Amino acid sequence: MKKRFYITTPIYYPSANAHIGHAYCTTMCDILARYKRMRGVETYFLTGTDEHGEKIQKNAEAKGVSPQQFVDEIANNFQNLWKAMKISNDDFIRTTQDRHVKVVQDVFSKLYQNGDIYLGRYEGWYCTPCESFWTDTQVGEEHLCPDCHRPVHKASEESYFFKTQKYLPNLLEIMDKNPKFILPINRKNEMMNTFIKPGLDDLCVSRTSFDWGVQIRENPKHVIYVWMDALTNYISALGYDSDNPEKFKKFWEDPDCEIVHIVGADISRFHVIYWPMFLMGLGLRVPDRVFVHGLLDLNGEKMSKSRGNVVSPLPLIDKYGVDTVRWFLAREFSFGSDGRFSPELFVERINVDLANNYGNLINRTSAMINKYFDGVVPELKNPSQKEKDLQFLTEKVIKNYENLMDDLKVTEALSEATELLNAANKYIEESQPWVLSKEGKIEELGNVMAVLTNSIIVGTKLLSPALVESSEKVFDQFGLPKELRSYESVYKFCPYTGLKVSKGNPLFPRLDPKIETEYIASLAAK
Ligand code: ME8
Repeated sequence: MKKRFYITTPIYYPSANAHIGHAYCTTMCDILARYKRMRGVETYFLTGTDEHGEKIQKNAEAKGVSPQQFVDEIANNFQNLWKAMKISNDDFIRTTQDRHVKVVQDVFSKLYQNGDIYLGRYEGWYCTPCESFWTDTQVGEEHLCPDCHRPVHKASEESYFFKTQKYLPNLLEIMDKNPKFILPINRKNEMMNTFIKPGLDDLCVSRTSFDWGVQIRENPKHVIYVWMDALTNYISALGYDSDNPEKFKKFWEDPDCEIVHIVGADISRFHVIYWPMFLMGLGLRVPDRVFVHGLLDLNGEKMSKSRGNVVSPLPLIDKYGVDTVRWFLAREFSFGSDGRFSPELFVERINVDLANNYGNLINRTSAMINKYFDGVVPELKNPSQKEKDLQFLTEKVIKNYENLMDDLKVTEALSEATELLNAANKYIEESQPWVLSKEGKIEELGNVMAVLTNSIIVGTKLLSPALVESSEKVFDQFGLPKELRSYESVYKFCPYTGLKVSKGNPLFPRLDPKIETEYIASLAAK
């Protein structure tokens, strides 16, 4: 594991408020960032908003406000949502900030002076919602955007172009030598077959038909293409090309920092093809991994702001608590594959994993420790095979969990951690503590309580990057002192003798499927 970790979300368009899809990506990044910090890795987690471009300018005009006023309000809403979701980002970059604008202009100038950029004329198609250029073949006879399937419009304007062929051999070599550069690995074939093999055109990197963007210093009637502007955020936020490049040195230049971009499948080509090429032109290192996550739909329909069928995470958080929403997002959809949001799936996931499995284990264990041992965790003495088996399983789960998380397999890692909780619930059924109590087998009964406490605390630590509020509550309920809250203590078995456990209130009450699915469906309909 490298000493440092730099993780980024896409910077979202503040063209409308965030929906559950944005919350999904940001939550997954947050879980990885929290996991790395928990493991003692120096971590920097960046998110932000991508505020320029034709789409924003048009939306602002339609609302009758200036583009800056328009983005200020929505960028603020994004930041409030991340607070409500307990997102632990270290910075929030906005592309209209001076610290960013200057860097974008410098980047353009450097690439221009290098001979990587030349002036020409763009004749082709443009999709404003995706801010993407397309060729005749790509838009087909119906002139629809291959990504979002909305109509494209013809663009014909003087433009600057970036020479992609210059860096293509280098990019192909990186993709070849580093099989984990694009993850999951099947995404690499998609990139090769859809974009690279058919022939990569030079990329148009400026626009003249509107002005809401970063001006090119050398030719101010042009604004820099919003994707070149946006991608630069990953280095401008670290202080690249500024008077204070400390963070850039630590989190980009230092080879002992792992750089990971997490992006949705809709925007992978910008991150996998053009961004590394810009970096090569600047003489900078390319990211270690670009992880492409799947897109969520709503009851089988593509979620989109313009269709108005989006779910906002806020009312869900208000009603069910932040951890249930984080858990659902992290656990329901395998990270890397597409997924479906539906009210039924939400309720079922919370009931099965949090109410029945995790919550129930905590309730039963804390009640039994109180009933049989006055709330004090007993010592593990002369463990039987059953306890040894659970110890072996705990060690295996921890190891698998760490490997999966380090491989960015967040869903699988969390699922692995729940194996420990399943096993603990099963262990209660098998060891029948109520019978041990009746038969006066106090030492055996004590062992069961000690091992259950260990399973709950270890399980809670492994889940804590996702369950940020409830994990603290569980540690409080089990009277965990500060020194035992560190991650390192998961490697010891049953070091919790003598802790005072309170009965506590159920952390995750069971949701009534009928009532709650109707409520959530009404939110989506709104
Ligand atoms: O593309 N399911 O911004 P954007 C899952 N500004 N994730 C989703 C989603 C869905 N239905 N909808 C959106 C942009 N996302 C650019 C990025 S980066 C230098 C510039 C998430 O507001 C997903 O991560 O359209 C997707 O890639 C991103 O939001 C796109 O956000």
